[in-house]
Amino acid sequence: MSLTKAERTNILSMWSKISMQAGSIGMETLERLFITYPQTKTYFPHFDLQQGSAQVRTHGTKVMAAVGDAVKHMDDISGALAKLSELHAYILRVDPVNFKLLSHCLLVTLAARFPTDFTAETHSAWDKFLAILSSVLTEKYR
Ligand code: HNI
Repeated sequence: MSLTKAERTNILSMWSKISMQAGSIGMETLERLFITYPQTKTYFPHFDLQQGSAQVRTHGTKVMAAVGDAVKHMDDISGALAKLSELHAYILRVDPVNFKLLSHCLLVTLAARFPTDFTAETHSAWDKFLAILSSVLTEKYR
């Protein structure tokens, strides 16, 4: 799976908007994840997962920084996120299904925050980009 030129352009232009509020977008994404798919909370027994939690905010910022790294290295996401891929596969052992759930929550957050920009093309480009990102983070399982 690879991104077309139009999809890349779309992702870069959306990222310039997302990056201005990446922390709060990350936090909303995680809040949606934990509320809508409570089974995902089992990976965070050491976190305070209440709404507005400082730990969730910090974690959301970290997740979005990694998404930003992937945007900046769109031609080599695998290389850019190699360490993170090992962490999720070998140490955290996050079941790959959860990446689809997180990606979905990020898409919903983007749609809610950027209703005008979130056209079908933007939806599709980000869905594809997040699928590539998720496959990189889960590829070490194989
Ligand atoms: Ni994920 C830690 C990025 C999906 C559970 N995760 C991180 C860190 C980043 C990150 C960055 C911090 C690493 C560090 O401190 O060195 N995670 C991402 C990204 C995605 C993702 C970009 C998908 C797009 N992680 C998931 C999913 C789950 C998940 C789907 C489980 C539901 N991640 C974790 C857990 C930690 C983690 C658990 C450790 C948290 C901590 O601080 O203890």
